[in-house]
Amino acid sequence: MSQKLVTNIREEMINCQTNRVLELVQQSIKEGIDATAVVSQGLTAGIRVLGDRFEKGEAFLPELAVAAETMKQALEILEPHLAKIVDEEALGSIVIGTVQGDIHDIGKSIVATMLTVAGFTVYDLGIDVSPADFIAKAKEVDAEIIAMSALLTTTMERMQETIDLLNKERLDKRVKVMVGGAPVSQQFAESIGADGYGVDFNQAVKIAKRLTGHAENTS
Ligand code: B12
Repeated sequence: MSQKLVTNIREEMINCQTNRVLELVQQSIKEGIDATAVVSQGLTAGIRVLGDRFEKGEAFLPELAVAAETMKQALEILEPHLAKIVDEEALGSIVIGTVQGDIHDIGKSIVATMLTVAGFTVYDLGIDVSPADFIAKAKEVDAEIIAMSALLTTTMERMQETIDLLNKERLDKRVKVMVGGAPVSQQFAESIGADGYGVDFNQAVKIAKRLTGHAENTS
């Protein structure tokens, strides 16, 4: 039954049925279904199918905009229930955002939610964040990590600029950098001197724990 419900969430996400997705998410909470599975196998899996269809010209911008909004509302409902399954120890502060010139925020928001749920204090600067704004916020809150997301090959370059600025301000020893987003790879992350790369939200959490000295080793 629980797997069927998660599959239904995925299907209704693909169909862009916001109300139905939110109803099913509420139902999943009542039934005590693992909220992380709802996020990964339901919501994220659905949006990925839509993304693939978009790339083939079978889905269109308005549908993706609806799906993005649905994702945000569903994450808001799920967040307190995700929080219940982890311990409350504060693991450190992370400043996260989508890089300058880029408005994609679905993946970044999932990563921010999961880092919060894992016990980090997360400052989400939203989209279109300049290198200077990342650094200013990291200084203000004395962050351990800056986490950057980019979905466009043209905006990935802003990650390098942020790292350069961090080095220039001699903050590189104090503040670690992790990067992610569909066009980003381990190789790219290494080439710009980032401290970590994560392919999805699970890895984002593992890497953040590793970078703050709280975890089992991950590669
Ligand atoms: C949804 C979407 C949109 C939505 C965004 C809505 C929103 N609020 O975010 C809308 C419709 C607005 C949009 C606009 C545009 N888009 Co668009 N979009 C997509 C699409 C289909 C899905 C992205 C997505 O949300 N995926 C689902 C999430 C869950 O996955 P994710 O973002 O990859 O995140 C996961 C991981 O990458 C990782 N992760 C993400 N961030 C981080 C950060 C860290 C630190 C870590 C560790 C991990 C991590 O964890 C996440 C969760 O597991 C992609 C296609 C694709 N395959 O990616 C195109 C795509 C990214 N878009 C594209 C383009 C070109 C655009 C536009 C320029 C216009 C257009 N012609 O479509 C504008 C961009 C304007 C701008 N300046 O930014 C291209 C980019 C091409 C390129 N190579 O640069 C793509 C690849 C589609 C395509 N093939 O044409 N888009």
